[in-house]
Amino acid sequence: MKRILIVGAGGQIGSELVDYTRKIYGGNNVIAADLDESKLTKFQIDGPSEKLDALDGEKYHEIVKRYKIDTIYNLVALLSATGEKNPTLAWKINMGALENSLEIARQENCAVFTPSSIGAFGPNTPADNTPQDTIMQPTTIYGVCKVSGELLSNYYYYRFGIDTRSVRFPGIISYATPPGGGTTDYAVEIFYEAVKNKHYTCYLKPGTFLDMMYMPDALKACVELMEADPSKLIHRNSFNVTAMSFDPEMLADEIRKHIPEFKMDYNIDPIKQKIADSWPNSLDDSCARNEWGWNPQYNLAAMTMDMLEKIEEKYNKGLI
Ligand code: AKB
Repeated sequence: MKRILIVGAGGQIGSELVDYTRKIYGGNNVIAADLDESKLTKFQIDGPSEKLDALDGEKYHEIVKRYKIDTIYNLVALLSATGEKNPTLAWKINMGALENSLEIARQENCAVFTPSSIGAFGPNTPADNTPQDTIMQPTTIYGVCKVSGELLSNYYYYRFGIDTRSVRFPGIISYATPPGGGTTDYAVEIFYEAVKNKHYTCYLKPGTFLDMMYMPDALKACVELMEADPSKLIHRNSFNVTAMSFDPEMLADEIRKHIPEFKMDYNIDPIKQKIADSWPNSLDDSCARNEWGWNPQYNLAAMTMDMLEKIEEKYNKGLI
């Protein structure tokens, strides 16, 4: 049975990945770690958790040894919009956490999963059906960290034989834990506003197409890639993955199928718009499909229906 450490467990993906992996591998085999102790309480019912600053290499290493960890999910990152507010801090956190993860993995022979992002691409990348192997010249610090992270992770594989694997996530849509500081966050916020106020002011222009994915597919991607037969992997860091591509108008129209009175207007955030304009409209994820069987379950219609159902449930219980 795997012994898993999820670093950054309190974030949007981490908070659901802990439960998902505990159901597969058993509660005691999945250790949730986060800098913010208050985010760990919910993980303490069915397994171990540790307060950890991923930049503290000594403590990180001690935890990996103590729990006999063999697989690290390194989910620590400042997202794209927050990164632009403090590029030095973004580099320090995003690269520092990765560097520690890889070095500890090298010394303790662990596999490492680190998410990359559509943010690894830039304005010179072909925007439609973006190929797996193509120009990567991002113009955000977040993207610079992601490309550097992909290269460094591949280096650890080629140089030291460390089993590093990664996917380029699109915007992740979920109802359990909100994202924070991303450019794609509008696609989550819109659902809360649609349910609560029947109105949303969008910060990206109509016609801004971006890849997106519903959380159940994102969790499936993490585990399926880490379980994939290594002899089938031609790529490692990092695979294009997507489940849908839409612009704000398409998402609003889909929501209106369930809430006909929903209205959307626009107040463009120039920084987020510039970031979104530099990213692809739609990815080609055929390498992930061919090399490890990637096959997402949720399209725009299925995701919208489930999101509205879950958020209405939270609203009716007075949780939001
Ligand atoms: C962001 O918007 O920064 C993230 C991402 C696409 O990596 N959601």
